[in-house]
Amino acid sequence: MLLNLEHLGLAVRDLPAATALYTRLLGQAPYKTEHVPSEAVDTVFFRVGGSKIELLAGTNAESAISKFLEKKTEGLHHVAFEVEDIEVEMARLRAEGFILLNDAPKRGADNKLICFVHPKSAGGVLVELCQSIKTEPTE
Ligand code: CMX
Repeated sequence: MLLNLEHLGLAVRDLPAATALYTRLLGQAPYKTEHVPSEAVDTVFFRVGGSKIELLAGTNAESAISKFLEKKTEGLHHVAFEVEDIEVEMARLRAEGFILLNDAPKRGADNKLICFVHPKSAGGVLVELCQSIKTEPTE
């Protein structure tokens, strides 16, 4: 069961300019910036109610974001849903005929395990599943 609209991912060309724009638009500063080498992206996160906006800029030409922006304009790149158990949800979606882009969950930004669903099998929308990684309390 998908739990929550966790975030909307927006592809941007100029991260500092987009960060300034969304800071003015949302009336608040981002709560986090993070470089995610495995995805070749730099990210900036804003809280919006119970959800988030993730700005994404590619860090090299092979990044999914750079490739996306070769063909499309800046804007919505993916919709991310929070799940309780990502492996259970991946099995459910696979059985429903969705095409998963990862065989196993991988580590994403903002302390999450993630998996993407191909937009061709999801109504033209790139869908991300994400599960928070529980961190053990330190003594
Ligand atoms: N949303 C909707 N459609 C998209 C899309 C997106 N974000 N990205 C590509 N597409 C469409 C293309 O327009 C194209 O459609 P047409 O054939 O109608 O022109 C089709 O998907 C291309 O599919 P493909 O050839 O199989 O794949 P691509 O090489 O274009 O790669 C994708 C697309 C989704 C498989 C790839 O970007 C991917 O694996 N994404 C997952 C990882 C990712 O996006 N990482 C960045 C975010 C990381 C983070 O959130 O931290």
